[in-house]
Amino acid sequence: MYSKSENLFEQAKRVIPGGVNSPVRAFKSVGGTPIFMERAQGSYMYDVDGNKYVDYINSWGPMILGHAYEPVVKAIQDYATRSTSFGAPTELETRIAELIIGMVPNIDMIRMVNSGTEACMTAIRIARGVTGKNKFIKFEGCYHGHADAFLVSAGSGVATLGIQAVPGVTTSVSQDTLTAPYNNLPAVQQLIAENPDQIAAIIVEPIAGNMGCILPQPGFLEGLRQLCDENNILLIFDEVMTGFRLARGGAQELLGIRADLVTFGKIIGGGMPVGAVAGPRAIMENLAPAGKVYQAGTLSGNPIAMIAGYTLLNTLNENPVIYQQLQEKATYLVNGLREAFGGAGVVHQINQIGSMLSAHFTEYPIIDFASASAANNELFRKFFHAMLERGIYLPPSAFESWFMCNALTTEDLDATIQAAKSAMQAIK
Ligand code: HOZ
Repeated sequence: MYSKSENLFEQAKRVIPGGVNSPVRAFKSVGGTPIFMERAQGSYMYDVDGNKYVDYINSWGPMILGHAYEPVVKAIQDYATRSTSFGAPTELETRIAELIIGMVPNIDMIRMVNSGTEACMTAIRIARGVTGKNKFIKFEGCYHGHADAFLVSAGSGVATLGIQAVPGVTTSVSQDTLTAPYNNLPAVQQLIAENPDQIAAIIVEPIAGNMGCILPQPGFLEGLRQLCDENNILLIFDEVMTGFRLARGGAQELLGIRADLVTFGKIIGGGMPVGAVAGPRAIMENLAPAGKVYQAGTLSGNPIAMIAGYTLLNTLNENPVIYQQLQEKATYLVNGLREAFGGAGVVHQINQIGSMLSAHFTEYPIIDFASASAANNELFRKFFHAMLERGIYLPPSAFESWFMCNALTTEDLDATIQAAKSAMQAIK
């Protein structure tokens, strides 16, 4: 069933560390061989062995309208004949900046970078530059990319691989990273009290998506906002996953909470390698060359990424009904999954908001990294493989969110629910 993938993985391991270019893909925590993909269309991915899957990772978020969305593909093809990179400005960069500023609340300016990692790294640098302070607070199980300072109690692949301390990250860097449990406001208050006038920023996934999908409890984000206001700390929302996915204006719009800086990821490039940091003019003009906080990149604002992103975001902007449709599809799926798990007598929690969700096998609510870690992740491992065999591609770790796309049909959702019922009967 997976012989070509197995063969390609053996070849890859000879020339690529671990056989993959990003650790989460390696199936390390669920076991087995990563599936090598050949192509994808709409809600489906097709592997090199000819297997077809309903896709619930959607390139970890950006394929919100499905794979190979025709207007995006066409825009890329058309633009590529002009050049794939200039290393000089284009009008397109201004147009996409205007579009995003019109969609996202509380931002006047945006700087394009090449990944979510770069975006978060830059946001912290701006916060330090603006406040003149060095430390920042992040939350256990949140993942803000792989820059040194973020690899402390990180989620996503770091959690999946169970890496406690990342070799190569020096203590002089990591000592400025303070951590608190997600949804735990008193712990944040304590860190602020213990580090008076030293904290430049609090960075948070407003809806966490790198330890499964975890929702902020009522008052948590509001409390962070207030603490930041009271202590001259910048609040950074990492919206790499939630931006343009949960609402046109992301979590800020959906939850009605203002961030001082917001970071975006791959969805801004329609799946091409892009990230961005955005905020009010007074903060953003600290970035070089307007200010002295240096940040740069030859491929930043790359025209192919920009035209892909502009085309995708413009579609979302002009068709807000997409968010309603995604919500309806998510509700349908979650109801079906509850039936499948409950029908098999399996205790479970499903966290869902808009088109992001995750399932954990436990009777306790999943509110932070500790509760996500305490769930029955061995059962998740079996569930993942049973679903894969039934043509459903889930994230290969319980410490990741599922992402839905609007190309999913009722038939796809029913097939997923049926697969979950049959999988649960087979493995429970
Ligand atoms: N950051 C992505 C979601 N957790 C995973 C992508 C990756 O690390 O390959």
